[in-house]
Amino acid sequence: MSLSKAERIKKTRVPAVSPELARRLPPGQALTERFPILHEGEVPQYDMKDWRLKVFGAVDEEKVLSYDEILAMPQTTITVDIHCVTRWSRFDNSFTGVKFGDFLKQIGVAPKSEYVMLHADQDYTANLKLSDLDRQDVLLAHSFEGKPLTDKHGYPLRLVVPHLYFWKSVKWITGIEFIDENKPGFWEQNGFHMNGDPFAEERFSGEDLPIPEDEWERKDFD
Ligand SMILES: Nc1nc2c(c(=O)[nH]1)N[C@H]1C(S)=C(S)[C@@H](COP(=O)(O)O)O[C@H]1N2
Ligand SMILES: [Mo]
Repeated sequence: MSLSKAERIKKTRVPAVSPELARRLPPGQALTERFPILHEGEVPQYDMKDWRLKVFGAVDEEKVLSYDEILAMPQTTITVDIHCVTRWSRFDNSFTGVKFGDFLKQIGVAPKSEYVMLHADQDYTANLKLSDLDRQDVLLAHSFEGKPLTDKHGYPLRLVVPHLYFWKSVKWITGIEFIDENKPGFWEQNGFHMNGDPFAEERFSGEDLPIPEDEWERKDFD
């Protein structure tokens, strides 16, 4: 009998860390210097002539953005720690892109709801509170360490929400949907927490559903 993903993550042993490191490393996490690659499905390929980002749902007017329009918006670089629910954390990652709040201003959208469903290839979704997106450290990122994102890490555009577990940082983002009531995205439907704060260890919702194997040690790295 194989354990569900949630059960296996609960049972993983992690080394003890110094109090100083613990302020930066959330409970139950292990540091890595490599950059693991984790996702469902194949790495998508794009013809950027056809690529669009849609903003829809509880807004006055839906918007459809091209890549060039997003690259022409005010740009921000952040250096942040990231934390994956499968227990790896990586410090000091620099991402460049458009702050979520700046993006909304640029497109003239005033959301009429408090929750957002992010849509991405391949049929991936993640739910977030608007208040978790409208922060100084949340980006629609196109570059990592000064270079365009690699295909595997989310080219052309990924969300970066460093204060929540990294499953909320959707790669290959295609849509931003404002929703009136919070509802679970892909992993949230599969036993993961609706919010996902790593310092509060909000890993699971209590639902324990069988979901695919995915230990990060056995995954690709960049
Ligand atoms: N579209 C999409 N985005 C995704 C995922 C996915 O399966 N599909 N996986 C998430 C998870 S669980 C993690 S840990 C991070 C991994 O990002 P990385 O591969 O750049 O490390 O992407 C997140 N974004
Ligand atoms: Mo993850």
